[in-house]
Amino acid sequence: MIRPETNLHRHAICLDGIWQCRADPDDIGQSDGWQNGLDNTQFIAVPGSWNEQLAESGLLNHTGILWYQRDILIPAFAQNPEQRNGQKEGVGYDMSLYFGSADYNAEVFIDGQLVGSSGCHKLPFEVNITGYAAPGQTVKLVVKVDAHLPEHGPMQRVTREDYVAEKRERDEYWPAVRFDFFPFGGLNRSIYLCLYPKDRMRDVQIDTGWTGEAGTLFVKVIGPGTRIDGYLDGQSLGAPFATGAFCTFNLSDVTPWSPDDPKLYHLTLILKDEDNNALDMVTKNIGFRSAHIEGEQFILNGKPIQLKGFGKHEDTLVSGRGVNLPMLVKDFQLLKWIGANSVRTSHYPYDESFLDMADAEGILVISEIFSVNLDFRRTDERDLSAHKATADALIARDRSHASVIAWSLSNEPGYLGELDYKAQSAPYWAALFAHVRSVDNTRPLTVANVYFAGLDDPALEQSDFVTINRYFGWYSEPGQLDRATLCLKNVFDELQTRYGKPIFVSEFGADAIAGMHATTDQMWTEEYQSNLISRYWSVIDSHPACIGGHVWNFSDFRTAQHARRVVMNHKGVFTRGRDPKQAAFTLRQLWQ
Ligand code: BDP
Repeated sequence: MIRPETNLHRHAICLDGIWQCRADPDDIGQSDGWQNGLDNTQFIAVPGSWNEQLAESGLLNHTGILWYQRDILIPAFAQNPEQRNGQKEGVGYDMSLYFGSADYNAEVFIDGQLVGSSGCHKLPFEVNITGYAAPGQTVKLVVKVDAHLPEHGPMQRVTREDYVAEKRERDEYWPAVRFDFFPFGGLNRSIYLCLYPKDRMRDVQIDTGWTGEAGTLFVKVIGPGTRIDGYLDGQSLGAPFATGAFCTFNLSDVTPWSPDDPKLYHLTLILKDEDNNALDMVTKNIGFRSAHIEGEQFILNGKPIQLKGFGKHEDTLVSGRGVNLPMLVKDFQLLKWIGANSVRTSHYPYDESFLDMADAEGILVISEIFSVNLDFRRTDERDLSAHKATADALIARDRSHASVIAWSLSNEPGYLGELDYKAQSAPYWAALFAHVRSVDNTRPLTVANVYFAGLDDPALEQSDFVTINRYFGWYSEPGQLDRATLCLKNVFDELQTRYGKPIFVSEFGADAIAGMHATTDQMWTEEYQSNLISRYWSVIDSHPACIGGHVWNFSDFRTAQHARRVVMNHKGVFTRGRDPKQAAFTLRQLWQ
């Protein structure tokens, strides 16, 4: 899948705006023919989650089906690209709809006909609509979005009944979720009508590296034709190369990409026919860097790096999980202000605009698959094959981004303390890690370990660096920071002896309600959060095997309802509106 872009040969027409929608709590829409067009609609912004936008219509906790619709005028020039770019007369464009994602599943209808459906969760999908939409005509686009998660996959569903059956009534969130964030539903990312030349590149794989002296570039184009011309910042890459095979370039006069100097180059690929006519063009911003593990260190461009940053969420007021570009820009301002150099895309792949910003601003990214609290009492071959497919789709989308330095394959498997977790999960992790290594061997792999899974977690054994989430001083050792920091140090020592790999703390922190204060160590206050973070940081900073830490969380975020959550998870060092708590100033001093 090639990301939408507009250039001399391709056109990407953004369909974002105010659409119409209708909720379908009883799943009657399809049998009542809603795919042909909706009545009794209300307005909804795309991108954006429905839950907060339409809370007053009773949709805050709606985790079922909602139908979207809008009309699309198919440009008349789609009939005859000659008018636009000098192609052969009458060839016409192929057309598709590109969705940044749909949460969590979608079916797409044009004038009542099913034209396609979504793929892996939290990742883009594309639906070919050539033949369903005539140039110059207006068609009705209807999208049925279903926010239910499947029983099997890297992100398994949980139901209200499951909590009761497992006698875990006190763990129940409302709406029922297996994770500690709100299950925002909707078309949360941009949607494009794409027009493509018939003879075109079908897929492009771009990998980059840095040898210490030169940049390396690997390009593979899938498509017809025999000839691709490549340009880097307008300079020819040399002789044309063929489609269908990897082509390698060694570039001695490029500057490496790094957090201090996030140098990007503009790569242009042009597909040509035998007569040297340009047929298609694809562009990407790329950077050259290397990332690997050596002993107990994470090495970036030949030098050890300490990771300082946050676990985040895509979560903003009213937009919910919907792309919010002003807040995206603001968040990168705040990351720079506080002195962070890295982020984990907890707990799912973020919109690609996040990675564009990370590439440009020099923020390192650990990119995570949508997989939380995988329950190994329920896993079988279906979960593993969906997990592999999701990894493939994530890597296909993100492998060309310089900022992405590692893949996190899951967050906190074994959370339920399943008795057989180790025996049941060991073959699963071995197969998944082997698969991902065969798809991308240029980035270290990890899984975020939870306390309950133990330090002999088979996922840690497979990991290139050992990643842990720890809440000493919060869920255990409450209010006792001396005990908490001692526990942390003991875990580091034990992990170092057991694995001899780098240790990374991907989550630590404490809830703080902005404005709550105390002179003594008191949970929920700004001072306690700030003290806990600085005490943890001194352990992280001083342990030889620890490569850094990410505070949980960058900002407060909405969760499903539970007695231990005050509407939100308040572990943010910024509020949901991005006002700093005391911990933000503490971190700025530690990290600047
Ligand atoms: C961790 C989870 C994270 C939660 C956090 C917390 O990985 O999603 O939000 O705990 O409880 O276990 O704040």
